[in-house]
Amino acid sequence: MRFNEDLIKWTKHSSLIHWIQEMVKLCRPDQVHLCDGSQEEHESVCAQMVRSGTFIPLNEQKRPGSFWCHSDPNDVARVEDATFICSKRKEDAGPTNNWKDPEEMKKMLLGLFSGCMRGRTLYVIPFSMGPLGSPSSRIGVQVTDSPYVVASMYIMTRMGRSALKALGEENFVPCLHSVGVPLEPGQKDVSWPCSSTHKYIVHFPEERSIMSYGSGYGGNALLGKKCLALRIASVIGRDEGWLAEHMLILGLTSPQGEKKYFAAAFPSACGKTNLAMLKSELPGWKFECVGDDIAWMRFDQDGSLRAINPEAGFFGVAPGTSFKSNPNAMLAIAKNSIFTNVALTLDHDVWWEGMTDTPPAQLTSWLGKPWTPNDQTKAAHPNARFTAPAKQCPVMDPAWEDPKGVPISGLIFGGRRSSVTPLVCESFNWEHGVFLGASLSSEITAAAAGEIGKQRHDPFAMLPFCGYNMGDYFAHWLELGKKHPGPKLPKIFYVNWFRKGTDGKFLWPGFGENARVLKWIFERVKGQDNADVTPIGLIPKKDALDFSGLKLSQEALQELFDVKPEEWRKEVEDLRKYFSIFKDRLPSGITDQLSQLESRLK
Ligand code: O2Y
Ligand code: MN
Repeated sequence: MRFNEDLIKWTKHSSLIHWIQEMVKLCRPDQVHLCDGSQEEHESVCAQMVRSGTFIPLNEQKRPGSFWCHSDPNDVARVEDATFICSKRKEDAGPTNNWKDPEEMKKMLLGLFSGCMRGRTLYVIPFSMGPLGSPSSRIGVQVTDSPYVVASMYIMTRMGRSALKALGEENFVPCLHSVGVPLEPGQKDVSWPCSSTHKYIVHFPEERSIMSYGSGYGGNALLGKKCLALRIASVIGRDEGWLAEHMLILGLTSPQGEKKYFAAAFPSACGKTNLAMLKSELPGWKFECVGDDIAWMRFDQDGSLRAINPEAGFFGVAPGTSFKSNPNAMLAIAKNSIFTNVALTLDHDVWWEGMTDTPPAQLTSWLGKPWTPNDQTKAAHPNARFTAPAKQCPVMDPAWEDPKGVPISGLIFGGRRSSVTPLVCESFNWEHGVFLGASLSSEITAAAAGEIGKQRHDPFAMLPFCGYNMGDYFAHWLELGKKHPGPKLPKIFYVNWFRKGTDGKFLWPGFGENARVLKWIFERVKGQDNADVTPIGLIPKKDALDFSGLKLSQEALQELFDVKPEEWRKEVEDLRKYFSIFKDRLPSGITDQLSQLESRLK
């Protein structure tokens, strides 16, 4: 095939050339396309998807350069049951991951991948996670038969020849992906090919490679995101002494012009994107966004924890996003964006539940069917997504692409808890903070398969994303704190925007008002003495949280910070049971913290 001539012109990386040639032999595509990452290439891939019926172009006057598409109804979210960590030893994947022997898994997958791209084009996408050329960045190369993936990776990563150049002759993460639907000669393609029988999202942490089969959607298919930047990167981070975390990164500037950066972990679809680009309701306090989903963090020589956002775009949940809830996201998606599983308006714009108070009178639903407000079903899928370039967000931090990263002063964990945990609390120290992260649990949302609304433990919001034994991951966090003591070690906080009152209603207004909580956190990292000690951690002293201009009853305030010992004793019992799954891999730092909490509650 002709691509061989181009390939050797593009790179001298012999093992990369060899791997690509092997993948072509295995998958047997009709054509091979080496992605150069140019704007022209992006336009041509999108135009081809318009011709094939996958993409509908949106109204150029309303949303230029943008496209609507809808997936197969059986391919709408990450599939955790089909996600595997194939370490050599089962105990290295740990009790929270699905595991299979890597040799057995490869044998099975090679059978599936054999000839899987017949009738299709194999695209080679070299991509950089992190700013091009940053010492903290990592290069992956994704081979895929999905043009949707190519168009999405153009937005979400720095991809193409520039990534190959940055790679030089260094190691890359091989990422093999197929939708798993070969086409027989003359067979007509569907608009969203995916396998109805086999879906596998597989990670080989020792050899640092990824194979994904059968799904074309989001985290299953855009392999730079959850697969590389979290599951594989968490393993690399453990081995090299840094952290790959499911965290947003934001910069906060006080009215006095002092700036601090924070990283925050929340389980999927808990409003991370909203917090990352918060429009502050507090006069004079300015929020800027570095990233909305993933943070790679390492300590520098001065003991500062520095964070980069490995991504170049946002793959955000559309439903609930509006000019009220997140005006900056709405501006970011005004052009050059892809909308998946939202509804289409008659004049070819997009709509989803929560975008406006009343829906348009007529829509095409995410299922591609005519829809009116009388319909009992939702017009957009709850996990419908926008894919938009980060640089289009009006509040990107000036340092968001700084190769050194930004210095983190505070780390925040948060879950969706209708009871028990207060609006905000601070840990007593690093070890207690790691315990708070390990204790994180939250109600399940639509981003992951599972029973919506049920509570599940989600340590560090990394349950679906940690590429190794979670007990060892806790130990890694504890160790980093020990290795880097001192005044620059970030303080650790826990927040809960979702506590409900006895009437079943949310006690806290959330959204822009969360700025008030961030203000207290900012003051704490500056060393302000405005906290009270409770058995579970430090909470704001009476009147220390800025409630000016906010209508909140005294009872609601009381309930937001209520620490009920009997509820917490139950929490301890539940945590002890949960942590027991890690057996001998649970570090003593976590059990010590649990015992200390128990005694403080007596
Ligand atoms: O369903 C998917 O594939 C998307 S999952 C996702 C996308 C962007 C950011 N975070 C998540 C997540 O599940 O945490
Ligand atoms: Mn996420």
